[in-house]
Amino acid sequence: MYKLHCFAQSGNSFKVAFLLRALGQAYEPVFVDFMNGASRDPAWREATNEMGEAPILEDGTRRITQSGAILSYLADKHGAYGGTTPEEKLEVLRWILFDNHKFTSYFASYRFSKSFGPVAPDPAVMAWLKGRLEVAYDIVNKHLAKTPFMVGNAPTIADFSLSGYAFYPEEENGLDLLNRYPHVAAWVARMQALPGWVAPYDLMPGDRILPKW
Ligand SMILES: N[C@@H](CCC(=O)N[C@@H](CS)C(=O)NCC(=O)O)C(=O)O
Repeated sequence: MYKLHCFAQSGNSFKVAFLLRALGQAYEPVFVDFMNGASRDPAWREATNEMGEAPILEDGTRRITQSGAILSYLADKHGAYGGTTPEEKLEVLRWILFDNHKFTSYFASYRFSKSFGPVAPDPAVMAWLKGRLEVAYDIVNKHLAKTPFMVGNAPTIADFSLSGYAFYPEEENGLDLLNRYPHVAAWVARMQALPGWVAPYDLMPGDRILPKW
C-alpha cells in the first residue's frame, strides 16, 4: 500500500491525497509534524526528503517527492488523468510548472504567512505576494473561461495540482478569490464533484489551526 507523508494544512499534500482517492488507491497517511519543525530537522531531511518538504509518496521501496512528479508518476502508473495525447501531456506539464512556480506558490506563501506564520506578516511582503497571486489567478480564470478543465474536456493531474489549495476555508486567506474569479469557482465545484473528494481537514492528519493573524 502507498504511504503518503502529509499534514492537514498542506495543499501540496492534498493534491496527491485527492488523486489517490480519485484513482481508488488505498494509502496510509504518515503525519509530518510540520508546524513543530519536523521537516527542518536534519535527520528527517536525511531520512525522508532532502528538500525539506511535504508531500512524499512511498511506493514500496521507492520514495518520490514534489507533488508534480508524484502526480505524474501516479497518472502513468494507473493510466488515468495524465492526458490522452502527446500534446495534452505536454499541456499538463506546462500547467503543473506554472502552478508550482506561481499559482500555488504565491498563494500558499500568502496563506501561510496570514494564518500560520510564527510572527505577524509584514504588510509590504503581503502586498507583493497578493499582487503576484492575483496575476496568477487572473491567468487561470481567463483560461477556464474557455474550457471546463485546464487541459481538454476532462480532468487531468494539472487540475489536481492547481486546485490543491482551493478547498481550504476562505478565512485562511481572506481574499474572497472564488467570488472575484468566477470561472475558477465553477471549476473548483467541478473538481469537488469528482469521485473521492473529501475536504482537506477531514482527510489528512494533524489538528486544524485557526487563522492567527
Ligand atoms: N513544489 C513542491 C512544494 C512543496 C512544499 O512547499 N510543501 C510545503 C508544505 S505544503 C513544505 O513542506 N514547505 C517547507 C518549506 O518550504 O520549507 C511540491 O509541489 O511538492
